[in-house]
Formats: sequence, C-alpha cells, structure tokens
Amino acid sequence: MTPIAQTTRSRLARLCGSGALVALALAGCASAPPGPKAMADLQPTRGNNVTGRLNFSQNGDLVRVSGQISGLKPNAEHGFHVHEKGDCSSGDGMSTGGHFNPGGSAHGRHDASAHHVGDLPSLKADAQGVAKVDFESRGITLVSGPQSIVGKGLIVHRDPDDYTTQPTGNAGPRVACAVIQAS
Ligand SMILES: [Cu+2]
Ligand SMILES: [Zn+2]
Repeated sequence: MTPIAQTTRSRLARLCGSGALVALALAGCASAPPGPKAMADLQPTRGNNVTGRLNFSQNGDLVRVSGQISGLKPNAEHGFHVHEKGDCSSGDGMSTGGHFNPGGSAHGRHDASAHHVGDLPSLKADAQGVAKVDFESRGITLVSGPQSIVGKGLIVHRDPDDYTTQPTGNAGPRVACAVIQAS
C-alpha cells in the first residue's frame, strides 16, 4: 500500500467512525463526505434596514440553503436572486448586475423548467418582517466552475417576483446585498 492510500484510508475511517469496516470506508461510508460550504452576510442598501445571513452547504449535487433575513416588509413576498457580480459597492445593489444566468435561460420560478440559475425561491416575510430560509436545490452549485454561485452577488428585493417579466421578475428595488463567499 502506498503512503497516500494509507492516509486516505485512515482519514475515511476517522470520518466514518472508529468502528467502520475498511470495506465500508473504501466504499465511501454510508454518505459522502461533506462538500463545499459558503455563506452570505446580507447588508442593507441605502435607505433600507434589511439584514441577514445565509449558509450554503453542498452534498453531492444537492445544495442546502438556510438562514434568516429580517427588516423586510411584513407579510409580504420578496424576490430573491443570485446576481452575476459579487459587487455591492454601488450602495443600491445595482453593481451586482443582472440575475446570474450562465445557461442563457429565461427568468422564471426556481422550480420551473426555464429559469436563471440565480432565480431562488422567493422570501416570505412573517408579521415581524422576518423570512426564514431553508430549502434544497440541485439547480445551484458551490463547486468551482462557470455555474458556481461562489463569488456572485445575492440580492433581496423590495417587491414580489412575478416570475414572468423578463429578465428581472419586476421585483423592484434591491433592499439588501451580499457577496457569496466560500466558508
Ligand atoms: Cu434580483
Ligand atoms: Zn432571473
């Protein structure tokens, strides 16, 4: 056995618990080791109070997105997208450009057949103006490459996304902005 194979095997055995059989370890255990993670720290744009934190974690081709956003208009829906540039410097969110759309698709619902990679499920604020986020998606990835959302912008909009107006969903001004960062 080469030293590299030995190292890999012992690392897998540690990941899988001390009792793991070597055969099981070599097969990758019951579940694959955790993949890349990222986070986004949403800051309000000028004149707004929307803040939040999102965590992204990938396992295989499935990305779980979770977190909480506050300071939203209560009892309302808010468009929520990954935008093409990781640049919040303009203060109004416009420096993030349009929706992240590496596939050249039309804008649409996250679960529709045609949508931008950056079209995320809309936020639903409760009576306190807080939206809890927890969804899983195979449509986004943290693995580096042209489809990766890491390094892109994340935008919360003031208004609902109508899923129809091209290419924006007519979701109104950008009330919070973040750059999605590897974590
Ligand atoms: Cu947007
Ligand atoms: Zn879109």
